[in-house]
Amino acid sequence: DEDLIATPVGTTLERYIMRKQAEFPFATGELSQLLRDIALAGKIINREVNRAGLSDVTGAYGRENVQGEQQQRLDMAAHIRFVRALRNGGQACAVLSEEEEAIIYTGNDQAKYVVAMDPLDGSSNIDVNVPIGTLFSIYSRVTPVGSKANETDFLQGGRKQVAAGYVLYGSSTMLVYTTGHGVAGFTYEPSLGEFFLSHPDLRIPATGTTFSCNEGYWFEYPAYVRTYLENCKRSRMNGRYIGSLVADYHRNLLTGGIYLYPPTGKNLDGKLRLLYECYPLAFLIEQAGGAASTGTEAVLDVTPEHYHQRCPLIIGSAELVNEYLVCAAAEVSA
Ligand code: P6P
Repeated sequence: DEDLIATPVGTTLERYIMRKQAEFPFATGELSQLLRDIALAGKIINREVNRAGLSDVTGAYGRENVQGEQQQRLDMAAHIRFVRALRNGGQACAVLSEEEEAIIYTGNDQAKYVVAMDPLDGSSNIDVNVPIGTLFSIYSRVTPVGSKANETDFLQGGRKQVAAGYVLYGSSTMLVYTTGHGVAGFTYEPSLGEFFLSHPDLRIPATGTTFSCNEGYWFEYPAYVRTYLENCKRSRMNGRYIGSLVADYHRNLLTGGIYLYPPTGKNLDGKLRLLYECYPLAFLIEQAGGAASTGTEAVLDVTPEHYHQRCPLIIGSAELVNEYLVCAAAEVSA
């Protein structure tokens, strides 16, 4: 058989998952199946996203989610699709979604995994055709198989994730994920309905020339954040901010750069959510050789207190994150 390690570019996701599973003799295939179920949900959502303007899925859903934001129809559709795919796949016993306050039981109490997800992040971007993304984070349950999952399964901490990734519905649709052995990127071929391995071993450059943040908060940022941003500008770095986390993140992962959602006057912990936005992206970035910090500690070391807690996110090339931390430390010691 072909060399199991050097998986050729162009391999399908299915063959890649089977090859990777073969490298772990004790693997039982449940995580593999869970990843397939997530990929399937991504394909279904991709179809809905790509025709959002045509079918009646844009515009407000008429309800507010736990964030107090108007729910866009498409992010509710994505939420429903994901929960259904995970329920039917049978590998997840419970799901935490940005769209629901409480965890959702799939009915598969014998399943070994729980999934925290943001079914469609940046859904306010849908109506204006800006790229959007799905984020997911997977844990092995700690409650007994057969029992009802509970918050101890979801609040294990970022370093207990067994897998994490995202689907980016952009100019092409990509699935990017890690199981703790590097980061792989797959590009979707809609005419075949398959994801193909296009980025076998994603590594973020140690530094970069892009910084991504919403400078509209300039006068709300702590002084050290402004100091850091002024340094970026003196270095003639590029400002690139799409306002869609997965799209900004993915660009910086490929080209090098830093994404910042620091504390603001409105949100002292930033706006992004720890369990299904910051943790999965932090797991991925560390696997890709980058860094993710709150400004005072590594994101993956943040102690989770509740499902929808917010967390400042400074993430990207290790050298750029470190330069930010130097500014933060200078202010604290001043
Ligand atoms: P702001 C979109 O609502 C989102 O959750 C992320 O996708 C994006 O990076 C961020 O919030 C944008 O927030 O405050 O800059 O509009």
